[in-house]
Formats: sequence, structure tokens, C-alpha cells
Amino acid sequence: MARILITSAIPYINGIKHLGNLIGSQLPADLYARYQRGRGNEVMFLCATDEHGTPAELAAAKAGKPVGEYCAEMHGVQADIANRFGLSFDHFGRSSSDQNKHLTQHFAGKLDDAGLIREVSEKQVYSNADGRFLPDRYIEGTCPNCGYDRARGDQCENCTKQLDPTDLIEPRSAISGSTDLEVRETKHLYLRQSAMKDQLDAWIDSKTDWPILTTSIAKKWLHDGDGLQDRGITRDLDWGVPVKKGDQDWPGMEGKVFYVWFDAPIEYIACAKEWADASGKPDSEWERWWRTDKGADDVRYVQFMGKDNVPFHTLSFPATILGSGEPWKMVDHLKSFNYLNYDGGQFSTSQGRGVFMDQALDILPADFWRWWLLSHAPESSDSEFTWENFQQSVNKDLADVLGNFVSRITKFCRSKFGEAVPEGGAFGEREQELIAELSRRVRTYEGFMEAMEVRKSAQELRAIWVAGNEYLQSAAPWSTFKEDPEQAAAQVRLGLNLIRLYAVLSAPFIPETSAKMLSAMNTLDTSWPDDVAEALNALPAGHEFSVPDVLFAKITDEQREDWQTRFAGTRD
Ligand code: B3M
Ligand code: ZN
Repeated sequence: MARILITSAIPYINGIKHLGNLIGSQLPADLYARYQRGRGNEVMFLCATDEHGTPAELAAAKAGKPVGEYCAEMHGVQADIANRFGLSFDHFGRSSSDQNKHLTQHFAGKLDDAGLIREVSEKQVYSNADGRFLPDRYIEGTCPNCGYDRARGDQCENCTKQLDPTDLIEPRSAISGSTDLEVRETKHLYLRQSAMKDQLDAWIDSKTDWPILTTSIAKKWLHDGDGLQDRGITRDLDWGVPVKKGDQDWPGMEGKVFYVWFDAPIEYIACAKEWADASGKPDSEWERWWRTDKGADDVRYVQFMGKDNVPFHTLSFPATILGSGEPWKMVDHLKSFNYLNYDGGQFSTSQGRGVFMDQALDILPADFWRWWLLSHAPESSDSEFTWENFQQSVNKDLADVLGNFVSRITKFCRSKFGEAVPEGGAFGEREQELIAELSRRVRTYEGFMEAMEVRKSAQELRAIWVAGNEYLQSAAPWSTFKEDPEQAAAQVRLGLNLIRLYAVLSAPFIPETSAKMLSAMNTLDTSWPDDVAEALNALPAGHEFSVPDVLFAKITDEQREDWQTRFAGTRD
């Protein structure tokens, strides 16, 4: 039994994620986790909310809540939606946990011991009225380029010009509106990533089986321009992990916190400890996933994320781990995704454009979305969600092919043989051909799933469903029954067994529907079809079943048009 550690990029706490976020990391990670569990492997699938930093503070301020309270509440909301989407995390943690605080401070201490941290003095805008330093985006003023009066300190939204806060005319605090600002000197910690360039380079070179999208991004950051830059890992904010060296104070760093991108990936590890602590397990239970000196040397660790997160996972986080000099498990395979676009534009959280996870579940069950998103995953290039395409794929693949197959075979059996697997008859040539084709296809499907080729896996699964449909069409038990009821019985027996087989194979994509299929087949046997012929005998003659309700109702043109209009604008 293999042991597989899987993490999905941890979503920001500030609001409900859209479908583009979902397909960029959490959903394909879930597909892989479910598949590996289905194969009988031991899986640890971790995700969490990313709760620190400016976006969390801003969102809390907008909601009129203390940031801690806001995060606790939003964590609950995100956990609930993830659950309803069937995301099968072993633990859904929080980067603001005590576990992550301690581990983040621990890593900083180790990095400092290794001489990999240096102090840098910087000039930054301080707001006297707010009593705090302001990050660039917390400063507003008039754009020197176009005159827009709500330009931000990092960029003017109106004319897109990149700005420095000192460029703004009449700058003011975006928090209080105060113009009582001054430039002050402040000290920050920098991680000396440049000192680790060769080590990181060699590590990435050793990853010969990584997707090009992943390695090319990492290599670009390593070699382009001035190469790998040292990186500020602290901020003048209130909300975050307080800067400490292990459990010691860090002189000169009082009142500062670690940068959100420093503590967020450490949460992958802390999350496992949260998981153990939550159920009273000893540390050895989580350490066997994360410490190579405590059993994790035989773990395969796979990360899932959108392409914008790749530099942090191929360079910054590995620099943290390698730099600590401790035996932490490092990523073995990193699967990254391009972007999913929405109906001729981009999904946008800040503009509320597109379909968000809660809205999606308000109109259709999770499996409809899971199927469409996974079968259109933006792997080799960006892909696009359109309502026409969604309607078409769902109606064709799910309703016409899979749903129809299940409905026809169960209803036909009920009408001619009753609600039990019929006896009699033997498999003939046609059945042997189907078994041979399915055996081939199941092996291909396994290969794609193992390689995390999400779209190709979906295509192969669809082909497996189609093969059953075509078989049913050509075997036509409804005709056979008239001349040769024994043969019809064998055909139906095969068909019913196919439903169980499909449920097992399809569970990673459409878990709810798979569960319905298994329950209609009245079986708990979810064993993987290592031998397809044998798997098609799992339900013996006489085994009782029931006809399930319609598995997938088709999307009507009227619904499609209604949703198209409803989701054309932006969410408030
Ligand atoms: N929260 C960005 C994102 O959600 C960031 C990922 C952190 S992974 C450690 O895309
Ligand atoms: Zn401007």
C-alpha cells in the first residue's frame, strides 16, 4: 500500500471562491485523493484557509467585523461549501492556528540560525491617525497620470499605471481617510534566497517528470533578470503570526508579523498537526507524513495549484524547508493549472464576476459542476466556461450516456425479470469483446489518473460509459428477450454489474452519483476492477437491487438562458 500526501493550495479567507479557483487546485486534488483511496492506498489530503495578510484585514473591515471573528466565520462558510462540493479533505485547517504560529516561528528561528536571514531598513508610509504603517494598497490619492481621485498606492485602477505611494497627489489613508501621513524608516527580515540559488536549481533539475508549466515558471524566476531575489518575510501589520525566533522575542521586530506568503505554505505541515490534535492523536501520527526521519521517506507528496502560485511552491517554500536544515518531506510532484475564463472574460473575485461556489450549488448538484470542470480542466492552456458548453456536456455525457444507461437497464430488468439480478444464460462473444475493450480502457484510465492527466482521464471514463451504452444498443436485450430469454438474462446481468463497475470508476469525478448507483445496486462492494471480467460478476444472480431516481435531469434551454442572464453581471 502506497502512502500519498496531497495538498491543495489553500484558498484566501476573503470570501467564497469562484469556479475558476475551484478547478485550479481543490477539485483536481480531490479527484486524485479519491482515486488513490479507491485504489486502496493510504491518503492524507490536506487543505486550509489562508487567513493572514492585507486581503483578510480589508475584507474584515468591509464586513465591519474584527478580523479574528471574520476569519472564524468565513472558515466555517468555506468548510461547509467544500463539504457540499464533495471535497474530501482529511482536514481543513486554518493558517491562523496555534500550530501554524509555532511552526512558522520555529522555521524562522532555524533559518536565522543557518545565517539565512538578514535585516533590511526600508522607508514606508506611516499613518499617525491610524497608528500604523500602511501597505501600498492602503494608500489612496489622485493619480498623477490621469487625475483619477481614488488611485491606490501600488496602481491606478483607472489608467492601470503602476505607482509608488509617493507619486500620489494628496495621499490619504484608505482606512481612515486621514492625510496625516509621513514616511518613516522601518526594519524588515529578508530570507536570503539568493544564497540558496544553486541548491534550488539542482533540486528542480532533479524533478524530471514535472509538467513543463511548472518547471518553466521556476526556471524563469531562477535565471531571468537578476535571478532569485532575497525576499522580505515580515510586514508592519497587526494581523498575522508575530515575528519571533522560535519562542524567543526578536529584538527590533516587536509589533511585526510574518508575511502571509511565508506562513501560508507552512500551514500545509501545521494542518497535519491540527488534524492529529483535533482527534487526540500523538505527534508521531502526523510526523509520519512530514518528517523523513519519522517515516515520511516512503511518502509520495503531490501539490495542486494554479500557475500563479508556482513560484512560491518551487522556490520560496522549498527555500524555507531546505534552509531549515531539518528533515522535512519535500514535494515530489507539483501539478499546476492554467486559468478558467468565464464567458468571454475572466472570473473575478474583486468584481464578483462569474459563478461562485455557493451560487453553483444553489442551482445544480455538485456532480454536474465537478464533471464539467474536471472534463474541461485548464491543463495545457486556459479554458473557458460558457453556459452552452456546460449544458451540452452535462446533457450529453451525464444524462444521455451514463444516466440513460443506468435507467434503461434497471427499468428493463424490473419489467421482465423483477428487481433482482437475473439467472441463466452465459456471456457470449459480444460480452467477451466488451470485457476486452473495458479491460484495455480501465488500464488506460488508471494510467491517466495516476499521471494526473485530468482531461484525458475524463475522456477515458466517458469512453468507458459509451462502450456500455453501445453494447446495450447492439445486444438489445428487449429484442433478444422475445426469442431467447436466457441470453437476455445474461445481457441484463452484465448491464447491472456494469452499473457497479461504473460507480466505482466514476466515484472520483461524481461521488454523490456513484453513491446513489451503489445504493441502487444494493452493494457496499467498492473494490477496484483490477480484473474487469471478475468485477462484472460481483453481483451474482438473485442479488436484489432497486431502480434509482433519475440520476441527471437535463438542463433545459430555458434554464440555461435564465442562468446566463442571472450570472451575466457581477455579484454584489
Ligand atoms: N492563498 C493564493 C490562492 O488562493 C494563496 C495560495 C496559498 S498556497 C500556500 O490562489
Ligand atoms: Zn490613473
